[in-house]
Amino acid sequence: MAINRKILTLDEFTIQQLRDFPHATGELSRLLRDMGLAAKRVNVEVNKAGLVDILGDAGTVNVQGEEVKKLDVYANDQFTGVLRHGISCAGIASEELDDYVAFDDEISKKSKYVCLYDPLDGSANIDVNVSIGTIFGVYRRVTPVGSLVTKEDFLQPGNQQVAAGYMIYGSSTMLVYATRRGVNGFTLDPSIGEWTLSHPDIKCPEIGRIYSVNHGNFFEYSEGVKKYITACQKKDKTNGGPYTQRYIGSMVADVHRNLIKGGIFTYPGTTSKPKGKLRLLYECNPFAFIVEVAGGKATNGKERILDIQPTELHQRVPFFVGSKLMMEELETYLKEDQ
Ligand code: P6P
Repeated sequence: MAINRKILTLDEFTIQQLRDFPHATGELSRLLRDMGLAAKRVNVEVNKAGLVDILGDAGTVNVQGEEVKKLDVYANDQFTGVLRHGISCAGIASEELDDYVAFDDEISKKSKYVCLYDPLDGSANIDVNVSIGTIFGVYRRVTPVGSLVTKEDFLQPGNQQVAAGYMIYGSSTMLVYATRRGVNGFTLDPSIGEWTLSHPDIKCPEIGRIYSVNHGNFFEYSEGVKKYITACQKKDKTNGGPYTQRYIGSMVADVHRNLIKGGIFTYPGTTSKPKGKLRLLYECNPFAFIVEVAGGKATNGKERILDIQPTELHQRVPFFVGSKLMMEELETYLKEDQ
């Protein structure tokens, strides 16, 4: 029977990557496969979230007599559990947890990676059936292998990421991850329960016609941001437009669409929230890494996201990310705010 070697599973793909680096230990590949396993479990629960009334609301006991958890708590438990019981991660930080978690068993302490994630971003959209996702970044630890990780291992600038990715639980379920070698997308094939390579070597188009912003905050944005948004609205065939505004309030879905089609996603600071809403460590840094590897750009309006030295696990930053030429046009307007 001819085996279709073109439809690579995530396992086959990461093992093939290893063949190119004979000295690699395979630890990062195992970590990525662990994340893929946890995401498959999360996907099952997200897909039946609409049935929660039947299964019981969070905090109740369902028909099977099991405690029903909020989906983001469930997702956090899946990712944290699979990494804690794996052999490739020394500790994690999560949007769901106030502080980082140092895995204290001897095998985990010998791991050289830490992982930071938002286990289920946009979960407020579940009950209206909008796509949601998981966002993660992977770093080499800076403390000695064999010891417990410390906060220092998590407060690294995004330019130190060795890998970053996201899962999108939508019309199809995808896992997209980047290393410095490139960005690759896998679609979950439910018939075999495997992530299968569907979007090899993703590149972010240099220019697009989609801009994503919450217009509801317009009058709280800076003058530069307001002028850029107005310029987007004035685009027509004579100046690279017309542009279309697409914003569904789920970062993973919005950024994924713009990564594939070209476009710019923004979550600017406002007068009431100057730092904006999105978290640097496990939302902005992973997407900044992925989009830059794919050829795009990501800033906080003043500096490259990946160069920001974090000071707190849950700190927020204004976020602008997308097609290179669109980001460069935005920057000409934001100079006015400097
Ligand atoms: P707003 C979801 O809650 C989220 O964190 C991101 O996924 C999304 O891009 C953003 O908030 C939407 O926020 O204030 O525009 O509703």
